[in-house]
Amino acid sequence: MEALNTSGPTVGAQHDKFVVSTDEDVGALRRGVAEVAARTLGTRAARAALAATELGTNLLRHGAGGYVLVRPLVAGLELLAVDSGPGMPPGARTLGMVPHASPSRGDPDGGDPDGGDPDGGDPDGGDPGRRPTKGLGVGLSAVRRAATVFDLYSTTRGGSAPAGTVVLARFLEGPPRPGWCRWGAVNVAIEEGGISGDGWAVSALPLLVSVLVVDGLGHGREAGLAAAAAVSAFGADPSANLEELVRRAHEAMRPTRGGVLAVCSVNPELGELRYGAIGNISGMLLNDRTSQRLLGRDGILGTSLVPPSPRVNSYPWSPGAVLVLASDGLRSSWDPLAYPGLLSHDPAVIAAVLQRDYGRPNDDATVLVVCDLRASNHLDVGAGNIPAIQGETGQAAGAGQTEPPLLSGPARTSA
Ligand SMILES: [Mn+2]
Repeated sequence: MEALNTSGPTVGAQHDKFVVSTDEDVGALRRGVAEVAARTLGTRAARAALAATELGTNLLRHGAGGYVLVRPLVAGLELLAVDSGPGMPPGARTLGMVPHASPSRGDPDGGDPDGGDPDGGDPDGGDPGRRPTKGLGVGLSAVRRAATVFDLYSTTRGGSAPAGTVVLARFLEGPPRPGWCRWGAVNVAIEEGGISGDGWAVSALPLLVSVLVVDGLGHGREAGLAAAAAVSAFGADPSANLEELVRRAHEAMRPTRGGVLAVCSVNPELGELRYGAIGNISGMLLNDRTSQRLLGRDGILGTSLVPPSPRVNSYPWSPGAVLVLASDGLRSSWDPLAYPGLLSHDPAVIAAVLQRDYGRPNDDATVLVVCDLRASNHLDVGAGNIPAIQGETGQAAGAGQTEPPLLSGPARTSA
């Protein structure tokens, strides 16, 4: 098992949502991304802004509109372009994912979920100086080259899942680290530009990954303060046992309006997931294409003198397992198995798909996904990527701090 960064917990900032339905929206998105990138990215800031423009334009042209979620990372930025459009035919998906021919990259074919371009060619003609001439997928191909991590998931009409596309482009300054799991999340406020009342955090030690999802009562700023209190308590000692984590979160939330939460820990060597939830957070564990709902108990933290005691349950965790946690901003019928092949994608993509299709219009929504990478069912999203995990603390406003769920990959030499 490879060493993980142990510098501290990862605390996820919320995503800012930019609805894209006009050309003006694309401009606003680009400016918003440039502003964040100026703070969190150095040399790659311009690439991120360009990628945002491409993603926004692509939404208008092919997705009939949609939205882009933007999240600052400690030294990076994450973009998720989301639409409920007709979806991309498999060929177009390949255009977005096909390894770019570059001697410096050494891309394996494994980065392409559709099996690779049959001739191994480059969708843009392989010449970085040449203008793209093909339609759908060419803008995405440019985004793919510019991003540190790229992933795409698309479903067309008539299948078992709703149609639509999610594109992930993550820009990182530093080199990511390898590890046995990766995670991602989406946390969006009800209102565009609003503060989310949800929060999440992940702590990754080599043999213990601990996770928190919290939903402050109600929504907006006050709910965000309650969530942030729980996140801080978790961050102080994320390796504590789950009963203790709940008790500390309760104490920390007492000056606030309170909330509900789920905490869990994964020990990959023991093959065990421990899970405890108080109130309306839903959890699902997926092992070998079978799914299991995780059990919590009713209650609210922070509102009474005596902390509610969680009933901590233990579940078997095997290589390739996927954990999904969601606040009640998602309708409870959410089911990742309804989406063909979704579980092999980047956790942030899984989270964005579920939030798109099951999110309620009247609440903040958080979905957090942890994927165990010790089985072959996970794609190397972005050619040559070594899935990685990293824990590092950074400061951010609202419900917490921020840190990328990372995939490592070779530095891109062309943009
Ligand atoms: Mn809620």
